Amino acid sequence: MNSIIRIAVQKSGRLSEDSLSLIKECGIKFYNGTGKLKSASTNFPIEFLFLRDDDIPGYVSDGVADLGIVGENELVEKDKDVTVLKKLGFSKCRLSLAIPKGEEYEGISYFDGKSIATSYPKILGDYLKSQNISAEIHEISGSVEIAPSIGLAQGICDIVSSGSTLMMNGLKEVEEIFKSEAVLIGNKSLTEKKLAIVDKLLFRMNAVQKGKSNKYVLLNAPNASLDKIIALIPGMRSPTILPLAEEGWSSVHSVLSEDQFWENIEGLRAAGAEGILVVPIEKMVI
Ligand code: PRT
Ligand code: ZN
Repeated sequence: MNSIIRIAVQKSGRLSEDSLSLIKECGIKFYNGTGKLKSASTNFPIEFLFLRDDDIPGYVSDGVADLGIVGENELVEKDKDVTVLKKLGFSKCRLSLAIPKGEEYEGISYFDGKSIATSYPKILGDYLKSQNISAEIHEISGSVEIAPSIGLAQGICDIVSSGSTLMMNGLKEVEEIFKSEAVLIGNKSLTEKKLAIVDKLLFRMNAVQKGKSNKYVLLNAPNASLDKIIALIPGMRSPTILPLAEEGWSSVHSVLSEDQFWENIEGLRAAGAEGILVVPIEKMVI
């Protein structure tokens, strides 16, 4: 029988949409009708399990799923023995300590002898230990931000993204203790056959990620400044130069990261480049 790999993705929540779009951008087709817990691809040897994110690290370490997509916060908190295969660059957030806005804060010793509510007792416990702080940790599973106002704890440790939830609850962020983004995790004892499929998937994910972080740039340049322009946008091997119908001008095509583009735009214009077009790249294999 041909091998097939199983990937666990969040059923519905902040990770779901980006996880599924990444898989689709890898050219993998599947059906994920609402309420389905399992689905298989029609054109790649992969099967999907749709789960709560809290369960993903455990399913992958037990081998029920071979791969999973989960936030690093959840992965480290669950403390399961899995391999991190790739950082995925989405669902970025931080785990921070916060206290009521009106409180004076002069450093981490503020928390000595205080109580802190969190859904991340392990990450918080490890952090406090590393800082030599002894505080009481109240583990709660949701709505952590209301804990200080109802008298459950003096501070909180929760996920922050824009900071607006803290603000709305009269809290201020005082320490960032952990940075997180979505990661692709894998079981530690995959068979050779499964590893070969995982490699194919990683190859595709890398091509998608590389494509996203690079742009295809086209511009017109007077032939006299081609050397200067080529030096600014060297491209993958070297830029493509095509003559324009108008004598003395060329079209230059190159690939560069968006940052490189913005860094060099003034230089390009100063060298006489015009008609500059920046086009997204869908996949990139180098
Ligand atoms: O149902 P299931 O258990 O699968 O989902 P969940 O409710 O546990 O998790 P979900 O979908 O909310 O988040 C999944 C993952 O997304 C988290 O584990 C993080 O890795 C990541 N992530 C990114 C976030 C946020 N941003 C985020 N802003 N997770 C939660 N939040 C919450 C946070 O808890 C707080 O209540 O948003 C609020 C803060 O946001 P700001 O923008 O107001 O600061
Ligand atoms: Zn969860």
